[in-house]
Amino acid sequence: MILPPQHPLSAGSTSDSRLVRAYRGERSDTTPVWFMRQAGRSLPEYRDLRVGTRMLDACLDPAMAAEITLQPVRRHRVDAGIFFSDIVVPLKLVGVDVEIQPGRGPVFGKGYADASAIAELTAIDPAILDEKSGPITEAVERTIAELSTTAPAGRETGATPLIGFAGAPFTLAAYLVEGGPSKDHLAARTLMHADPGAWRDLMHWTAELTGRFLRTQVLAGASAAQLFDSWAGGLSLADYEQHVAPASARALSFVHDLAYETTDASGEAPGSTVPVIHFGVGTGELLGAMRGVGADAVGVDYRVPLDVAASRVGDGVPLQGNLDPALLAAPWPVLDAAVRDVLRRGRVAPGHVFNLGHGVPPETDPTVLTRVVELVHEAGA
Ligand code: 1CP
Repeated sequence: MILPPQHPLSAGSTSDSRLVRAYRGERSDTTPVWFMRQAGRSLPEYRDLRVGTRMLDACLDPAMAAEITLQPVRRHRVDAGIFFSDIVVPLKLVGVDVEIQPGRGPVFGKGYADASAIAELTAIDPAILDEKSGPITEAVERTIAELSTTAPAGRETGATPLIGFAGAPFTLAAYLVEGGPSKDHLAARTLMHADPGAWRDLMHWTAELTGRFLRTQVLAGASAAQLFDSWAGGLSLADYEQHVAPASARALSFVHDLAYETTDASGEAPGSTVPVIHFGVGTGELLGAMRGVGADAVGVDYRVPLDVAASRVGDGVPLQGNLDPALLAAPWPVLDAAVRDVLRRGRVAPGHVFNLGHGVPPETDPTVLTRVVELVHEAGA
């Protein structure tokens, strides 16, 4: 499906941005940079705005979600906004009993750990999400209205792209089966072997739900889509390939047909598909397989240097990452050297988007993030 002409990618306002070009495997004047969890608790303006509003209520308030998405873009002049939402929002929208507890994360009314509980969950038609997604569409539209006139640092004019995101089926299932956060996702890893049929049903359903959530964000104006399989690093490669990868591929199939018109040098206008990034924590052993489910670019955590990651994902794959978030609290000369090292290693990939190896720690001094953006833009050509 070709995106509508007013979509930022079709209209050309973000298709030549540093970010989208890097995800296509091209280099620009400098390396683009954004930070996972750039919106949120490291920003005083976020903490002020959130007083008295529960997390999921904030996600479903279009004006508030747009404002929180924009805060780090205005402050740091990063090369992308990441939509302020959460991976459990589509579950909430279709009526699953879930809340986000401060300091803990998503907690469900019950765990979905056996065939009968899973049958009850999967009886919900994932397609109803599309009717419930009004607040998501409105929040994205409000966000890109401001981003369309907000240029990243070093650019006088132009738009900043918005990245949409969703949780991968395994990471969502890790919460659903346990009924909340867990350290090693043991119950989910047991279920995939103990009852492979129920597991497949759960993954198939979750893939469609989260795929539709991602599609909604792209249709509303997001210029790239990131699938977070945060907890996939707890799996062996064999389990990932057999019990997880097919569902992640299915989730991504909901955005793979979304294309925009690009004009090549010959003046012809072939369609380019919306770039998809796939990220997980501790997934050094899985990088090739994570690319293989249909990602255009792979996000790398801080454990594997980017030049090593490049050899694992194969030739020609753009990379995103991977400064250890712990270094944000180190003395500036140490951080400066670490940023430059990430940039140097990232040069082996055809495109590189600078990021952290996982989310911004809540106690991070936001002025340090702004300084990292400046350094990446100065040094990253
Ligand atoms: O009240 C609060 O401020 C709650 C903290 C919070 C925030 C700010 C949560 C609860 N989610 C979010 C927003 C969020 N979640 C974003 C938004 C924007 C940004 O990145 O700037 C994103 C991308 C997510 C995605 C998300 N939620 C992931 C994948 C990314 C990752 O960090 O690996 C995961 C695993 C979640 C679950 C979740 N939601 C919240 C928490 C604290 C957690 C993790 C819980 C756990 O450790 O299991």
